[in-house]
Amino acid sequence: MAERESDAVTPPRGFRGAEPGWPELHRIPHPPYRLPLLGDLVGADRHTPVQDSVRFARRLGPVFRRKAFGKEFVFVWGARIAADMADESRFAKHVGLGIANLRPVAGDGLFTAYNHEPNWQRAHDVLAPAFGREAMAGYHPMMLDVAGRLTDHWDRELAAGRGVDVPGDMTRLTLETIARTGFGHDFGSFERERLHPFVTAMVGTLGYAQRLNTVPSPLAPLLLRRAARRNAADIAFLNRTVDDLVRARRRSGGGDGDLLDRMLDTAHPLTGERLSAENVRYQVITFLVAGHETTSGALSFALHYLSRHPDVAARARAEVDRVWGDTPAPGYDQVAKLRYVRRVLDESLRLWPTAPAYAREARQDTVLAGEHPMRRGAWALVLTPMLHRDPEVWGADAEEFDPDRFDAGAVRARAPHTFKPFGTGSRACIGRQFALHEATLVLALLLRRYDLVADPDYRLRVTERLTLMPSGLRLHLNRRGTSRRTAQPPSSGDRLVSLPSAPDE
Ligand code: MNH
Repeated sequence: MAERESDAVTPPRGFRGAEPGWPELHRIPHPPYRLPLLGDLVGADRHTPVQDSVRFARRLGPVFRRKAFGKEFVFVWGARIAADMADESRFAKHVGLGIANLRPVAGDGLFTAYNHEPNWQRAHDVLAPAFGREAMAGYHPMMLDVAGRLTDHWDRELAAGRGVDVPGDMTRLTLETIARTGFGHDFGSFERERLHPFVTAMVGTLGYAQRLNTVPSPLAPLLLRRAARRNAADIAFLNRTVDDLVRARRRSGGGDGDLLDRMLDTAHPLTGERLSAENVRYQVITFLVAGHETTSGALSFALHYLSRHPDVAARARAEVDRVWGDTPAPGYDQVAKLRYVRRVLDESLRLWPTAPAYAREARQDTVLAGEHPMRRGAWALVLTPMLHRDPEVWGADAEEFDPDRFDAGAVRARAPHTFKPFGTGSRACIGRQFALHEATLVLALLLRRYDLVADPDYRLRVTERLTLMPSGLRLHLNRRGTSRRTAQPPSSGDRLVSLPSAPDE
């Protein structure tokens, strides 16, 4: 049966594995060297559950299971099976594992709500118009403005002869963007040396939610006592930040119709109900977290690939020059016209979908892909990085970065449900258009302004905290137009001397 835990304040007690509900579990392969009690620990590192699963997937095939500390999980990634799981009449989102561990932070907010909780539909209907075309066009100037703060910062780094901290700066950018467009708030991220304490607290709670899966649940309170205390403090800080923000808005009597205004004032179109104060708090936290962490990763991976594929960068830049000319402020409609830049982003999300898995549960007794019986409530994780590398869909060169996989003809020729970075069905990402607009806009602005120079010694390493993020990624910049492209990237470190920057357009 599905977990039915609706008390948001009770700390999660850890989760039963997949055994109940999979009558033929024994036929699903698992890694060798399984230990009694401990499970599959060989080849498993608690810091990299997703990348470990990807390695196991390659050896074990399109459906496999892993067991740790008595909990067993079924993973699927074969395209045919993942497509079957996308059938909304037989499967639904499962709130389990890392997501259920976030219940104390985000309660019945949109992302963490159980399907049966009334606040899901209520909040979905109230908030969906905030992601429609008209609303998006309203966010565009604010996105442009925040992007300007990023390029100001990068101009300063460049003038000082320094490289840039890509994941750090993309996190600053995306946090400021969602805070500004959603809540009329300014965290001052670009004016700070270190990340805003809100980010530190958020990363803390995400990391803790991931860690809770890696210890035997009865022992969690003991083993994680210090971490649990830290986590409680992090949650308290998130709540305080959000409560201040809401109080300030109530005092000022309304913003410009942003997300927060909707949360506070909009009645449900049919029932007339409003979101409760507690639910608003959960939604604000949900949107501040879900609204920036994954987009920041997506931008960071894309910048990494652009720096490693000068041919791709040149093509993308030529498109930006052609579509935008040198208008300092491209309009809303000029972003969707950047088809190739968008393909670069899609291809980055294919290789590194920054929300790397989603869970699906059977709505009734059923047989998955005609092969695996599942009882009602049985669930499995769709391992997106492997679905996106299935050679039967993506070919023998699935590991290579090639944005042309997303040209219109290639997309039409592919089976449906093979590219799922935003999840599937009615619980798929509500912020998809928001993320794609923001990321395409920013990539284009950066390509137009800078040459991105990779450190040849850098090897992509990926850190996991429920989401994926390249770690230690720094790039060097040359201001375009003033510098001949460096034929050879600098050998290493911060030694690149920047050329004087051009006067502004
Ligand atoms: Mn987002 C759900 C990926 C950007 C707000 N998001 C999901 C899911 C995935 C996902 C996958 C489904 C998870 C599941 O099935 O359990 N989201 C992304 C990625 C990006 C992203 C890869 C950026 C790239 N998400 C955003 C942005 C926002 C946002 C930006 C907000 C502005 N996402 C959400 C919310 C949900 C969600 C809210 C939950 C929707 C629901 O269940 O109704």
